[in-house]
This record gives sequence, structure tokens and C-alpha cells, in this order.
Amino acid sequence: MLVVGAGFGGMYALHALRGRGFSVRVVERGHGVGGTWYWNRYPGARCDIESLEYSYSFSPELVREWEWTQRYPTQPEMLAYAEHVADRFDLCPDITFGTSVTSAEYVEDARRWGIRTDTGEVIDARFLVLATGVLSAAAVPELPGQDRFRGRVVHTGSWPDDVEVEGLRVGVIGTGSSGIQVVPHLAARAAELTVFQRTANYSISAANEPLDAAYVQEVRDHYEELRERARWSFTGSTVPIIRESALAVGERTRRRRFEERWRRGGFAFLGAFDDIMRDLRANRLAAEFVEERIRAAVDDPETAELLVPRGHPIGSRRICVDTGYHATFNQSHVRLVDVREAPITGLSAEGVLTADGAERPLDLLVLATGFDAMTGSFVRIDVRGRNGRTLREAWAEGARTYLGLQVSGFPNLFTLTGPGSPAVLCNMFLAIEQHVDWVTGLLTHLREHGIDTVEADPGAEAEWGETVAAAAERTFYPMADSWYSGANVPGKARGFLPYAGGVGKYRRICEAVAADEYRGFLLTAPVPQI
Ligand code: NA7
Repeated sequence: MLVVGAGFGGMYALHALRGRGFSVRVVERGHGVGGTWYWNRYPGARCDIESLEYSYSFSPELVREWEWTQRYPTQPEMLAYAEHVADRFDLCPDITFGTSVTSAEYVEDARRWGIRTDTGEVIDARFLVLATGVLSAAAVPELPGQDRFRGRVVHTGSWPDDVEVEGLRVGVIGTGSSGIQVVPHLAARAAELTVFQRTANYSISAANEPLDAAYVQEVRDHYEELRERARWSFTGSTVPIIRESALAVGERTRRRRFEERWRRGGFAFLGAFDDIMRDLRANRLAAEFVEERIRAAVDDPETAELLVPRGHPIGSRRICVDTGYHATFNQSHVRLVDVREAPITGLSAEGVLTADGAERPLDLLVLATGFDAMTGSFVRIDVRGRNGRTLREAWAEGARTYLGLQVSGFPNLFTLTGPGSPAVLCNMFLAIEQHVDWVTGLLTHLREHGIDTVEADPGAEAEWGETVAAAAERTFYPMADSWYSGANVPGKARGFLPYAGGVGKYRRICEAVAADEYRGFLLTAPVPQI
């Protein structure tokens, strides 16, 4: 088996499949493990899910021995964890680092995949597991004139180790999670910081703090029970959604509840009432509370109004979790530039040009412009299935998968946490462990039953596509343009990519499919040799 990617998905795939006696090799573009946490080294990079949840559960020993230091782990802490896991389970001998898979072709007669790398290697594998990540192919805007810009341009998603910020004129394009995290850190070191904002986003204070030993012990004491609850929940989190309508309580109670959840920090805020994500009136009340916080944090009323999100319900785009983002704009060397009215048109030798004719001189331009999410990392490999059809062609009108796991016409290929799975809508570790365990179970079944190939049935795939679309329609997600639906990449087919029906429900569906002899998957026995 060939696994592409040694992020947390690929690492666990290696461990789980090898543990079942399969011969597995991993190829990884980076020079170390960690995936997202290897590449996103920008200052301030931090997970927006709590460390005790955003970590593997497959090994009780690992859970016991690894000591998280903060509620929300920093990128260096996540990377150290990845490296520890790689050592602890002796993963590195089976990983080839610094090598990109460039193409993978299904050889029909042999029923095998022929894989090529940028180092010229040709790898032959029966099964191909793409663990390439859902937020790992950078979305880089076209900036005419970039070649004449005398400053440096870096993307947050592949941050080099040698970026100088001290005393420079720095610009940031993008105010999603990455932009909102990096801005306070750049402000602390830059001489001038200009933030180019096209869309203001809702951001909740992280209320990050060092982890309290008693709290850690309590979680450890009930770890399996908590994790099991998360696995079958809607959002994949153990923080409860309070079963009460925001509209059913008085103003004082509502405020108190919002304040409690605000103090708790992060995504928990959206669970203050159970209709924030179901009823637009309740959603507005939650949004107004957050908008008040922005106005209170920012001294200049004009800047504050620009930072107040407009035109989309709170939670319909992925909410950001920040530490001191809005107050950063009170510093005299930090300014916000609205590029919705006057978009960025390109770069001059000096800096960023906007449609109103302004030129903003910069030494360093940070692109916090996000990712070709959920599909980009899969299609940037030239994957060719039956009849030479590429994955890019198969997904040209929108990504289609069966359960987010397989694509019809691409036998023995697995898209780990792919489009059509809940992945990014929950804690990725839950998604990764569930997918890897499920795929491992399927491959073991194939081995036990002497089956050669497994492939999504086109009918089951089409039906799953309808299920994914219907689940999205029941939410507020379609009311916003976002990377969830491909809206952030020019020319990308639109359609809500993750399955929004809940992680617990998704898990039940996957288990029922397996119990029903892998319903919807075409299993083929080997051709008898004459
Ligand atoms: P996001 O959330 O996709 O944010 C990208 C930001 O970049 C967003 O504010 C975009 O504005 C902005 N952008 C992109 N291109 C341009 C141009 N050409 N001009 C101006 N602004 C632009 O990516 P992140 O990396 O922050 O976060 C991705 C996920 O990673 C996050 O949700 C977490 O799950 C972790 P727009 O909104 O399109 O108007």
C-alpha cells in the first residue's frame, strides 16, 4: 500500500495498516511529519480546537504520557506531538521524506497503481491512500506584477524559517483564521502593518490558558467515555450545546449565557443555545453579542465598523478563534484597508496596488489567503483511474465521492477525510481515526475474502452526493461564500464539500454500510489464471 502524506492522517494510516500486517510505505513532501502543522509555521499559528480533544485516542499509553501545556496548542507544540508519535510508534523507517507524488495511474490489467514521484521513482502499489490533507494546497491569488515587487511574498501555509519581520513594513492579505492569528504577532515586530480585508469574519476570543493539572487529570480519568461521546455527537466536540432556545429566555438570561460562553472561549460560544445554528433570529442575537465585543475592543469607530462582519450568519463561514486580534488595530502603526470596494489589482515594485489608485509600500507581503480546500491536495497529483480519466476531470463539475472515501472509476484508491465526509466540520482527529479504522477494516475484509479490488458504485456515489447536498441545505452554510463550497478559488465548481449531517450520524452510516457487506462498493474477485 502506498500512503501519500505523513500528516496526522497518513501517520495513523501507516500505524494501523502496518499493525494489521499490510506492507505499507508513506511518501511525504515535507522533510518531517506533521502535515498542516509542519507547514503552517507562521507566528501565532495555533489550533482552534482544544489540545485534549485535538489529539489521537487510539493509544491509551500515548494519551497518558503526552503532556499538553495549553488549552489551544501552538504550532510548535503540535509539531512536537507529531514527532513524538512518529518516534513512539517507529513510523519514520517507512516514510520517504522530501518527495512529492506527482502522478498515479491505475493499470487496469494488473489492477495496480503505478505511482511516480518528483525524485524519479516509480512505485507499484495495490492500494493507494491519499492522506494529502484538506487544507494543504495553498490558494494563491493572481497578483499581476509580482515579479517586479522588490519585497518578499510568503504564504502562511508554507511559512519559511527565515522570514524577517523586525522593523519592516508588512502587509497581510486575508482575514480568515490564519490572518486573524498572524496579525497580532506581526504587529508586535513590524514597523508598520497594513491588513487588507475583503470580508470581515466573526472571531471568538480563545480565552487560552495553561492547562490546569486537575482538569487534565479529570479528562484523563474519563477519557474514553468523553471521546466516545464526541464520536457519536453532531459536532465531534465534548462541549455540550445547551438544549434551550435563545428566543425562549429573557434578555438578562441570554446575555449571561453568552457572557459565560464567551469567557469559556472558542467554538463553545455557538453552543450557548441550541438554535443559534438553526434559527436566523437566534443566530442574529449571537452575532450581535459578538459585534458588540468588536466595537468595544476597537477605539476608532470607523475601523470597528469595518471589522464588523456583514452579510452572513455567524457560523456560516468557519468561525475564527483569536487572541487579541481586534485590539491590535488600536496600535498606531497598524491599519486596516478595505479591499472589498477597491480590490487589490496587483503589485508594483514598491507594494500593493488597489483599484482606487493607491499604492501601499511594503517590504514583506504575507498571503493569508487560505487553501484550495478539500479537493486541491488530491487533484494537484495527476491521478488517472480507469480509461485514463483524471480525478480533476471527474471532479470538474464538483467533487463526487461515496462517503468521502472513494471515487467511482478509481479502484483501490482512498481519499482520506475527502469531500463528502464531515472532516473539517469536526475535530480532524476524530475524522482521521474513523476513516483510517474504517479503511483498515475494509482492507482486512478484502484480504480475508480474497477480493482484489474495491470501488465506489456510481449509483451509490450519486446518491451520497444528494445526501451531502441535502444535509448542507438544512444548515446556514449555503448562505455564505466560503472555502467550504469552493467559493474562494476562482473557477472552482461550487457545491458544499463536507457532509454536514453530523459526525455521529456519518459514523453510523459508515458502520451500517460495512455491516451490510460494504453496500455501495463494488468488490471484485481476482481474474482466475488459466
Ligand atoms: P481562509 O479562511 O480561506 O481565509 C482566506 C482569506 O484571504 C479571506 O479573508 C479571503 O477573503 C482572503 N483573500 C483571498 N484572496 C484574496 C484577494 N485576492 N484579495 C483580498 N483578500 C483575499 O483561509 P485561512 O488560511 O485563514 O483558514 C483556512 C482554515 O484553516 C480555517 O478555516 C481553519 O479551519 C484552518 P474572502 O473571505 O474570500 O473575501
